[in-house]
Amino acid sequence: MQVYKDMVRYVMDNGVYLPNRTGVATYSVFSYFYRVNLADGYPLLTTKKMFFNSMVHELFWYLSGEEHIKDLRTKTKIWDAWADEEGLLETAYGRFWRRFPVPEKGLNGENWGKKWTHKDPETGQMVFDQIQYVIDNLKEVKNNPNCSAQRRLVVSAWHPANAAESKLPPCHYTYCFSVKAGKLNCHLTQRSGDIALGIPFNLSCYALLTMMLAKETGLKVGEFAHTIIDAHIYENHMEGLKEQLEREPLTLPKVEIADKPFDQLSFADIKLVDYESHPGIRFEVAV
Ligand code: UFP
Repeated sequence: MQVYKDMVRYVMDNGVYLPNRTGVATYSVFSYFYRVNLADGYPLLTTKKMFFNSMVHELFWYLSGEEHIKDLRTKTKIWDAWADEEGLLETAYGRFWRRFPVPEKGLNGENWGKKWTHKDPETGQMVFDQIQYVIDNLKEVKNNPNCSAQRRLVVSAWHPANAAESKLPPCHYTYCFSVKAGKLNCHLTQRSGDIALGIPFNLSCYALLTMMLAKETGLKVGEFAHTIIDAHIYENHMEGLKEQLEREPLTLPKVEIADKPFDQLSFADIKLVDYESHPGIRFEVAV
């Protein structure tokens, strides 16, 4: 993907040297934006071998709404460094996508959330399902483009009280959908993005989510757009990325999604087709 190579080169050329909490300094730019057309193929990097399966497991873990990685860690180790021995972790993507905590009464005593709100069987707390909100409203927008939901298709993983305490507050913390000419577009806002390791995963994860939602709602796929507020390259990733820049991108693969309702989809229902890539490149994770 040329857009990825452009981003790597831009951050290499313009990044400011920035030591940070990890002990490995970065070259960092403020606010980088790119977009890809999902109709051009599935945006999985071909200039290095990607661990597609881990990414799909991670997406289904988000969609499960679980606040632990007891099952996820049997399939991929990508979240192990941030969880405790029991598998509990503070980082709460899926938990807030599917079970965002709501007070039973709003600030002025108004009744918040009859729709998409239910009592969480585990905690007894009132919670809001943002994914179901998006699915129901996308169906509404498709039938009635004038409806009020049209520009309110937002999911947020940012809860200030959680973020203030968490070892790793959500990096990709909010996303919006937009329907134009029967196509579903997704914009992701990310506060912090590791260009070598995290960003390729984040891109293919949200592209897949958008394709799954397009299928569920009968829309065509549109674009994925991504704003990365602190876009950085760790200094020990420079060599690997220079090597990647020398490689020619190959034809993008495709993804096939089984014909099932969204909430019944699982790992086995997602097939990566015609993926060819250059060999893998080892990048160390800065924890
Ligand atoms: N990071 C990503 N994408 C992710 C994720 C983490 O790029 O999905 F979970 C990177 C960004 C940054 C680090 O390099 O992890 C998080 O550190 P901080 O919280 O200090 O921004």
